Amino acid sequence: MAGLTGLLLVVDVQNDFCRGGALAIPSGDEVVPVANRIADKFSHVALTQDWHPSGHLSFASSHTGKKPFDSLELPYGRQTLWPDHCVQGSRGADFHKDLRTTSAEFILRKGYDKNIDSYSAFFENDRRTPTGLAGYLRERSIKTVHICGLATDYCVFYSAMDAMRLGFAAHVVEDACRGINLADSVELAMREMALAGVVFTDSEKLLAGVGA
Ligand code: VGL
Ligand code: ZN
Repeated sequence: MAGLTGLLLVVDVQNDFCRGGALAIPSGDEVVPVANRIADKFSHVALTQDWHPSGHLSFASSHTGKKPFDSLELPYGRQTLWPDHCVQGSRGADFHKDLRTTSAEFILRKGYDKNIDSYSAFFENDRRTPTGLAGYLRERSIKTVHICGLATDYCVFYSAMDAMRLGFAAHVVEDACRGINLADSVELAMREMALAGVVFTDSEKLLAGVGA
């Protein structure tokens, strides 16, 4: 039943971020049933999919002498280097098999340009090249974005910060997110989101109809 107006944005719930995946996030799979439960409540649901070409510049394997989780200074800023993940068309890039995707009206792929990463669902990592999501929301007069998925401290975080920066209201559904947590990055991300005015909610409140 669609009782909540606004959009639920389900970020990167893909095999490579779940158990056994190339960049598995601790307890990443646990977001799946929660996201499924709350999705029914929303009038609009969108999914994002990290979607990298092989040899993507965010992959450590693309840089000699670099290991996963090292970082590198690039023209658009500092880039953490990751294990190869979410390669276009691979099983790792598919949505988790239990994620209900049928009610989603919009699927946004990001990170497909070989030379730039894209954590946020709104902008690539130069923070300027738009993905089109803001235009989609504005054209459909959607003003509030509830965000869940993977990872709290990367794609969820940047999506929420950009949503606020663009004038949308961003609500993060805490129990439907999990983080990578490099060097306390989950705690830092939560603090920064709170300062930016992001609202924190959870599935229980949403299912009870609080915080629409
Ligand atoms: C993500 C690291 C690299 C994410 C994507 O979905 O948070 N993190 N690519
Ligand atoms: Zn990625």
